[in-house]
Amino acid sequence: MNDHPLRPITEDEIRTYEEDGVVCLRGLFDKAWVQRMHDASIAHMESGAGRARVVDRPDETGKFYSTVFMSGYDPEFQAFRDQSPAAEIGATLMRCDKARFWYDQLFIKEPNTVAPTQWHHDLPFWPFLGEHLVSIWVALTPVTTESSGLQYLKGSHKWGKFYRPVTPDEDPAYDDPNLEPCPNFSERTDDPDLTFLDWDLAPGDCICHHPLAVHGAGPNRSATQRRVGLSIRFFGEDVQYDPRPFTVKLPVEPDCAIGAYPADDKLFPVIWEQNAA
Ligand SMILES: O=C(O)CCC(=O)C(=O)O
Repeated sequence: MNDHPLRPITEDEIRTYEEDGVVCLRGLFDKAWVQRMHDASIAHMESGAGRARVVDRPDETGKFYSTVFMSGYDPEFQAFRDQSPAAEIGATLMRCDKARFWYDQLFIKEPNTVAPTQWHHDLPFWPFLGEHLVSIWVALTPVTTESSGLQYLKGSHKWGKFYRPVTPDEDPAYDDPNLEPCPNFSERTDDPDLTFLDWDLAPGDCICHHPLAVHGAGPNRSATQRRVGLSIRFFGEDVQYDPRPFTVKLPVEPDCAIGAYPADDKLFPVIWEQNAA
């Protein structure tokens, strides 16, 4: 299994990430990682472990399963966090000398899942502020728009917006009344001011996005293709701990003052460092 990206990330790809808030990177993870993490993801879902959320509506045969913080207790996800090229990819896109792990999250949509992924951006969910936060969403199956491929709004990380978080199961714990709800951009596809971005993905391709890049996904309309995405998030130098109400509760209280850089090595280990031996 490869521990460095299979090819260099280009300056053009980094600039695309900076300008668009999102970039699709292909061919960085080898087949062995894809197979291993695909199997680990299905096993994880079937085990019922962890903080699972399942949207399983009566009008569908599929379901939308998601869960978080798997690498805190599952050795397969720990291996992916510590040994895969993900942290190096994140640091390279953020132009940071090191990347600390933030958390991992699994998104599985079975064939015939009606539930969309509502439009949102990630930072309002998180007890952090800063620019140096990146999510790497790795496709572990083929993904097309029909099978719930992610869609992004180009440049939306620069809109100056901070939309109200919304989870797939609309958990009121995130329902911050002080924040503006995120519009349903699927109803505005002919708005000339918006540019929608999406990609068909092969297993192992990844989409990397900025924490304020607005994104969502439609239902999984495929009758046969399960869609599995593994999102792993890292942060760099400018991040501050900001545990606002209505944000993700960490597995344990971090050893970190409010407003400080979250240097808790246990919860947020440094996974990749420039020129480390
Ligand atoms: O896979 C999905 O449907 C949602 C992914 C997502 O929102 C994320 O990784 O931030």
